[in-house]
Amino acid sequence: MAFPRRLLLLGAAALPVAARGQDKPADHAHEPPAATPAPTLTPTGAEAPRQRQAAPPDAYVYIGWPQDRQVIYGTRFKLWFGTRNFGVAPAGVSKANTGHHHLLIDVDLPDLNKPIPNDRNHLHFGLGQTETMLELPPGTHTLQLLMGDADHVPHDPPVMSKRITITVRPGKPQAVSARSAP
Ligand SMILES: [Cu+2]
Repeated sequence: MAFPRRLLLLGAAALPVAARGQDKPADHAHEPPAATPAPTLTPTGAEAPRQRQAAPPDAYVYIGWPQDRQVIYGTRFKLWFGTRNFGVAPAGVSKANTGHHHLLIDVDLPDLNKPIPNDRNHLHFGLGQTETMLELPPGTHTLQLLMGDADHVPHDPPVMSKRITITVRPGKPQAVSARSAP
């Protein structure tokens, strides 16, 4: 479903790199000139790298169900996820140490310096959901969670789950009483 990308570029161009600006080169004759900081990120696209929100190093996110290497009978099943030392807030809400979930299906991690793509392999839970109904074709699939900030950009360090592998087999759908998908 179409999900509104909110203000993706807001601030990206206008924000100076914080915390560097006020350092005046002092009288340190021996020090090399304050050159451009070595780039630790290598953006490849035309989009300017965006400043990422900080996350506590002990923050993490996990998939509560299914578990790694689980075999699931039925192509429609409920998945739930959780966080520790980190909060959930809807997309568009900028609050420290919070974010919203993204489920990566059968893909590697995206570029962490850009908004997380929005397609069938990258699901956004922009209302702050912590569970969903998934429908996947029979076969082996990988699932991984990645938190994004108000603008869908991963935090620094990224708050993400382990990537799990599940096997979906055709079968009777499990009884569910879950809320609807995003
Ligand atoms: Cu998002």
